[in-house]
Amino acid sequence: MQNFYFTRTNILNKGVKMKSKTSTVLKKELLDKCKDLGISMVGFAPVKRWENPPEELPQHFSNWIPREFWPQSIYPEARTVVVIGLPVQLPIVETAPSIYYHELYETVNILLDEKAYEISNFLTLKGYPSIFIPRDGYGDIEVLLEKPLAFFSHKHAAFLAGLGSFGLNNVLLTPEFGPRVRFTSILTTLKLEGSKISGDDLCTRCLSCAQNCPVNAIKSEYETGNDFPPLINKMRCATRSRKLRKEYRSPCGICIKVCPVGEDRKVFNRNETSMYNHKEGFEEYHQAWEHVRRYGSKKTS
Ligand code: B12
Ligand code: SF4
Ligand code: SF4
Repeated sequence: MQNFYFTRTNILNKGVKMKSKTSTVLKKELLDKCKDLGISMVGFAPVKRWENPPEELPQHFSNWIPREFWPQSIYPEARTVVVIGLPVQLPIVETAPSIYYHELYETVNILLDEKAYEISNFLTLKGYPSIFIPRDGYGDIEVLLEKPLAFFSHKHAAFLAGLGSFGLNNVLLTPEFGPRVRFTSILTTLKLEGSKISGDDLCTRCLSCAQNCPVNAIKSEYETGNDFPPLINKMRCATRSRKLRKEYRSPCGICIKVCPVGEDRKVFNRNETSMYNHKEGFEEYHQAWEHVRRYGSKKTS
């Protein structure tokens, strides 16, 4: 037992000695670790960015996140937020709502939490105490119907880490996967330089998300000024999510399925988004989606 204790102490002491390493070396080690873990997207946001969102960001909010949601309010020692993202594969999202997308969502959620947990321990052992935030952070959809908020927002963290811009659908669009990527965040005491922000607004304002939302939760009117994206109707969206959960085919995900943004469309050869609304010419795809929807959940349409 004593041996075990000393072994643990040694690991932590070794970490403290590593503190002399420059942050550039540690950043490289961290990026190598993320590569080993198969993480598709990584960004760094110094916590100061919550206080003073950089000018070069593609959107500026008149109604910014309240202070108590900032990383330095949740973990006062935090200096940088490391945001990681894993994609949800487009041909599976296309079957949504379905048990298939539900299973993918669960898998990606588990992977995100595990990888973020591992990265936070990696940094702690290097001498920089770090913690991870779970990818969601709510007990049940019933809780969201009363208060549709989590204590920390990963999409805002990803935005500040330069990973993308907000779409009309109120989720973060990335050049690589459009909105088809899920995030989680690690709060670390290590000071790291923030990722570069391109400033590109990726949303084409095609309105496809608004037109396809089955409960009209997304406003189709928009202003390109300070308040983009307009607030979505969270209650309508959460109520639909509750219904789908009872049918074993949540989450809905239609507004991320139809969005034309993302290199993943080219990778999966899905450049034509009209395929979701027109059967003609796309019969084999519709047959495949209908087949999947017919099994494993209580509703099929
Ligand atoms: C609660 C929640 C929901 C709820 C409520 C929806 C919502 N828009 O908030 C429900 C269940 C309906 C939902 C649905 C979906 N979700 Co969701 N959801 C979350 C969750 C757990 C918390 C979001 C949150 O509370 N953020 C904190 C607040 C501060 O952000 P905010 O509400 O956007 O606040 C802004 C404005 O509201 C404004 N504001 C104005 N007045 C006020 C007042 C107060 C008091 C506050 C705080 C703010 C505020 O200020 C903020 C500045 O922009 C996050 C995971 C997480 N922990 O981040 C995932 C998350 C946002 N969801 C995600 C996804 C993908 C979806 C769905 C597509 C379903 C799916 N998985 O297929 C839909 C999309 C709905 C949509 N179009 O927005 C992803 C988004 C990924 C991305 N690429 O951006 C996330 C980040 C999960 C993840 N780990 O990746 N979600
Ligand atoms: S997840 Fe579905 S219900 Fe919610 S906003 Fe998107 S399309 Fe609408
Ligand atoms: S579907 Fe069109 S309007 Fe909606 S977020 Fe994507 S690009 Fe923007």
